[in-house]
Amino acid sequence: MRVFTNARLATMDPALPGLGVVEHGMVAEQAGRIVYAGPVRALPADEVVDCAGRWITPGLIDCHTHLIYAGNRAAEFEARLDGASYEEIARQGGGILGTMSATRAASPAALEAAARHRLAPLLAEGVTTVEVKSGYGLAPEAEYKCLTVARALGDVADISPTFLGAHSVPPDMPRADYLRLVCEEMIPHVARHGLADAVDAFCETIAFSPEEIAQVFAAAAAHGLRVKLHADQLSNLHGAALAGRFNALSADHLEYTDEDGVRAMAQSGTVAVLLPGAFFTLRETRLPPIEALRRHGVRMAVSTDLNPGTSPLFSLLLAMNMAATQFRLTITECLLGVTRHAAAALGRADVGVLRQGAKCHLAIWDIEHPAELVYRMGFNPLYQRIWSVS
Ligand code: DI6
Ligand code: FE
Repeated sequence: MRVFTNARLATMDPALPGLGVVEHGMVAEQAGRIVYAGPVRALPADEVVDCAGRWITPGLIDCHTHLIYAGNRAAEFEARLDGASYEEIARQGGGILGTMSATRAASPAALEAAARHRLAPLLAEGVTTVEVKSGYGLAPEAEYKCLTVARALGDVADISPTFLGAHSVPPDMPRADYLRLVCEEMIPHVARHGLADAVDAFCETIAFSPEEIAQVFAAAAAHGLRVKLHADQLSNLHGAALAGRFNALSADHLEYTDEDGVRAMAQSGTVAVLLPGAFFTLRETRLPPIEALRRHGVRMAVSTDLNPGTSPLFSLLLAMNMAATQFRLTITECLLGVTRHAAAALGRADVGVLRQGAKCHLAIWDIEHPAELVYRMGFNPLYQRIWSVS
């Protein structure tokens, strides 16, 4: 048994209020699992780590990333500075489709090397669990290749891969044919081979309609896969309501979601994943319905949406700062949003909380107060990251 003692804990335990703070605390680990988290007490430890009053949180969780891609979209960023809109660029074959061509052409080894390079700054901030979407292959073999690369990153972090075949219609196929391919070939294959833990889709005028996504979700359910949705990011197609109807783990973005959508999410326990990096990059002005989400008791998570187009953001700490400053989330909401609520967005109960039985993924911080994890920009107070393979 290894103990981390003389620490202040933000356990995120739902049985405790707020961050679940324990002032004079310790965490005990055995075989990669937490066997005790709470007030300091005498335990038969083989190894004692004195945390000297530092704070321990659960290892952070980035619950929405598009980490696997090839190519470079800096020129598109420049075009947008010159006034082009994201939708215009997408309609002209740039955007997601530009990344698709580069991703299809890339070898698994090249994709993996690039993904590891992007993952490094997250890990350096104490991130221990990362959701990783496919969605830039947009063809069976290319999508499977990306999901396999995602799983390969499991030697440095706890990876939850998500199949996002319904990200965009590839230009080389009629949309009905591609949709059929996603539902009848790709989802069954992904499920059969355990390539992903969930299925995601992009509900938008430039991507898929709610009716099309209902087919994707029905196929996912038929193969035992939970669903998530990019919902109401650029317009209100009632994606949040659709997500609620299909019992989705999460509905993400939500800038244009209305009260009915929020109500549907509350009923199904669907987590709201807020992505302030995309909001910032697109210079969006419409805020997600934070007040309504609070009123209806919808859990909120915060994530980077790390992707080459709308959110080239490689810092979950900065995502929290943006969620606080732009969306007015409280410190507690931000921190639950990258721990317990982010875990819920992945359908996981074994991470995001310091309690007996959870995986012993820890972030130990050189801070005086948890608010310091949110208020600075570009400063990383991580002291040590404990990541337990198991
Ligand atoms: N919404 C997003 O913000 C990303 N994907 C999506 O469905 C953007 C993807 C990209 O532009 O490459
Ligand atoms: Fe996304």
